[in-house]
Amino acid sequence: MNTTGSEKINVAEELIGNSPSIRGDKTALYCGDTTVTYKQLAQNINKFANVLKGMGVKPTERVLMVMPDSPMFVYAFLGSIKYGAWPVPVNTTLGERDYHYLLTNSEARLLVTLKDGKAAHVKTEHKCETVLPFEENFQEIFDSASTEADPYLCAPDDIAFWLYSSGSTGKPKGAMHKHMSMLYTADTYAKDILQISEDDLCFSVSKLFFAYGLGNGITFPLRFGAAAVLLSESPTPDAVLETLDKFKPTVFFGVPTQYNSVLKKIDGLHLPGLRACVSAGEALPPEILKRWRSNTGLEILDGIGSTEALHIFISNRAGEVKEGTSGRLVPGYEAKIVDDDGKDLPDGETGHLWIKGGSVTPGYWNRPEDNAERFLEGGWFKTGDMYSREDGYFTYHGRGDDMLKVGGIWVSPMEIEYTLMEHGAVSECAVVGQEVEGLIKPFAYVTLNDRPDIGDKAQLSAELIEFVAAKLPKFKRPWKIYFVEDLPKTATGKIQRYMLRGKR
Ligand code: 3UK
Repeated sequence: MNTTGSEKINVAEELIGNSPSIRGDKTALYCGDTTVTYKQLAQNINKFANVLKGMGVKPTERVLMVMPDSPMFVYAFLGSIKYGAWPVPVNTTLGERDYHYLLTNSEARLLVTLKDGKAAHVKTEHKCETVLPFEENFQEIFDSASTEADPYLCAPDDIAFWLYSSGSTGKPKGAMHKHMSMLYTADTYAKDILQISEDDLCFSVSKLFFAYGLGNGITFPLRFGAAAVLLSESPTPDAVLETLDKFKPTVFFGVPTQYNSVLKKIDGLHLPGLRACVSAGEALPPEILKRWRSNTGLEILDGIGSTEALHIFISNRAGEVKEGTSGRLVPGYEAKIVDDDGKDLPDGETGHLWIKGGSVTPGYWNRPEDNAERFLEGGWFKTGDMYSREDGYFTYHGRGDDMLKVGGIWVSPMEIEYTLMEHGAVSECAVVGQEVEGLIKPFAYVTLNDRPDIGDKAQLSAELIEFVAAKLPKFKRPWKIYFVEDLPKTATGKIQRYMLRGKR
């Protein structure tokens, strides 16, 4: 590969090529009872590209994907890229309002989704066609499409796809990613830290619509001629254990809550063939690492990545794990820890983490203010995280803002607060993250309206939790409600969530 100079590339082509003979009959994907060889994968990617062409989609138009992990996800994602359209995979567990926002914000030309999914019913003000890959109509068109397609060649720094990242106001931002960025994450983290090779079978519990899952389940295995096992269903501990048992992956990727829920199900676990376990998304509590080690004999490599950086840029390495840290810099990335004025801090002091590297997004779609705020001259990106460094090891100290990470997924406190406030009894509230068994869960502090019908507080608390659970994805419900007289506020009336964090 040449990613310098005027050489034109297409990352779908780089990853799997037009010449299936390279890996031919080697299996690329396993999913349930289906296996897909490299040759079939290359052909199906071309078919998807030709479907887009047949529909009159133009390069750089957005293809919003609300799709379960499946071979078709890979065809749609890489087929769109091969054709030059910009796939935008998004979370499959959102509500209609979220999909409306994402379709509108991305000005998507096409929506690829399931017939029964929430996104399929969303009406947009702009022209957006819907494609339902598992329906008969589509299957006919797909089956008859040509298995040959020319890649849309472009500069390595041209955009290939987007991924949405949540902002502190709760409005997701479309981080645009370059063709060469996928290769960059593979050739840094996956090669140097994980040494992925064609003998590997990768299993990511984190779904493909996350930057983390996308690297684990598509970029890394395909870049090195390895294979991936895809789990279409929701990753319950039973489904994860079954997948581990059936496919015997060699590399396992999850977020801390997923390790924790698997650990709750097992008492000793023999995982033949498994050689590496990775955790990212939120800090890995040392307790989970210890329990995993004593149950499986394996280490977990904790590393920090982000949607903006595309994958992991600071990571622990096999044999050199330092518990309670995110590890050391991944070669290919730079980091600095600075004070509020952007001045470098010495080792041991906690400050803002800024990073730099070839896979960092050139910016968010249509967000000039956020771009000016977070992307600095010289290529530095403000992660929003607080870190300290000692002997090259980085220790996480939480977010600089109020966002919560629950089960590896961003949760905006405001979203939960606004929902709680829709309940007649609630006057004001603030949601903060607090630890439950070493993992962050949302806790709500609520002031009540002065209403005569408010009876038993314990009952009201259960009612409020249920109220949120019915309106938002279940994991966003508060774990506990505290009824308080007042909420701490700044002079300008902003709720000071950080003052509530340790308060019970
Ligand atoms: C936090 C961590 C402590 C941190 C991601 C691997 O999580 C990913 O991307 P997101 O955009 O969130 C990024 C933010 O999550 N975080 C992630 N990993 C860790 N905090 N320890 C960790 N190990 O606040 C970061 O800024 O959802 C993870 C690969 C790709 C990813 N996108």
